[in-house]
Amino acid sequence: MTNPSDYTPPKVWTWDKESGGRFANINRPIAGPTHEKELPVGRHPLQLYSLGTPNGVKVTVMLEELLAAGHAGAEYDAWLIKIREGEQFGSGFVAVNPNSKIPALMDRSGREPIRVFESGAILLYLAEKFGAFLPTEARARAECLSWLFWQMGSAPYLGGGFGHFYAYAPSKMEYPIDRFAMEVKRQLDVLDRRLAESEYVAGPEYTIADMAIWPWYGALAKGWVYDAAEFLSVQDYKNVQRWTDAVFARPAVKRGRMVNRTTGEPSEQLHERHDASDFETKTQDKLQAAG
Ligand SMILES: N[C@@H](CCC(=O)N[C@@H](CS)C(=O)NCC(=O)O)C(=O)O
Repeated sequence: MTNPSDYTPPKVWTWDKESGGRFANINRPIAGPTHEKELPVGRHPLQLYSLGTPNGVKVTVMLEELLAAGHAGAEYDAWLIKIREGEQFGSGFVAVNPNSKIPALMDRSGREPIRVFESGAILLYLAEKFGAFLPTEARARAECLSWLFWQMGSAPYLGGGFGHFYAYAPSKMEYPIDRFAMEVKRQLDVLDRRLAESEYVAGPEYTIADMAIWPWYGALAKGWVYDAAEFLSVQDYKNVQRWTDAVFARPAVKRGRMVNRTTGEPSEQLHERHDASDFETKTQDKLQAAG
């Protein structure tokens, strides 16, 4: 193994220098707002404050699926929160999510607005509100919620663990890359075995469990995140590959993946979504062509 750092932790950790690596400028050890800034409010019942990362995509896919299934009450405004610029620390955003992370949702359809944060909680809230994409029979519902929470517990090892040390850390360190590559491959195997026996993650139906898991593990299987497809031999997980393609074939997934996206092909970036027609007229390629 390569030589580990000769760093000895001090008795008490203090915040006196940047940690280095991508996102170092937004990392801080204290919660709460850094500045005053109200959030915008659009005309629809649901106001989403987000960014097109895997956690954000879970919610925009759900909203697009609900609309495609005919739930008009799921109309939404999706506002862009630029986390690299610290917008998650504005007072308005912190009031919706005290944890200062996207995605955050305000449901303004009732007399009093309801805030929801944590992508898993948002998926569950919307599934219950509209009676969709969450089985009602006890065993099937338990299976769906088990996989939903599996994702919430597992993805930090993929993103904060593997992704951070393999792609973002200022230097490549064998110990953490090894540790988290092992865990991520184990997770892919868990998923692959499940998908060998079941069409979708929670059973024969497509549910919020698929919507939570696909933006992370489907993206990994496609080589869209961390440039790690070869390193992790993702093509070996045949059932994950089959399911990834099946989910990606859904038009609502394609649309949901475009919302609040600020990277990749301009034609696939819809920075903000305030109307269904925005997919035709407001993608970055169209806005750039219009000058
Ligand atoms: N467990 C949270 C995680 C959300 C999360 O980590 N969001 C990231 C982007 S994917 C974020 O907002 N990071 C900004 C920051 O850490 O300051 C969820 O699933 O909603």
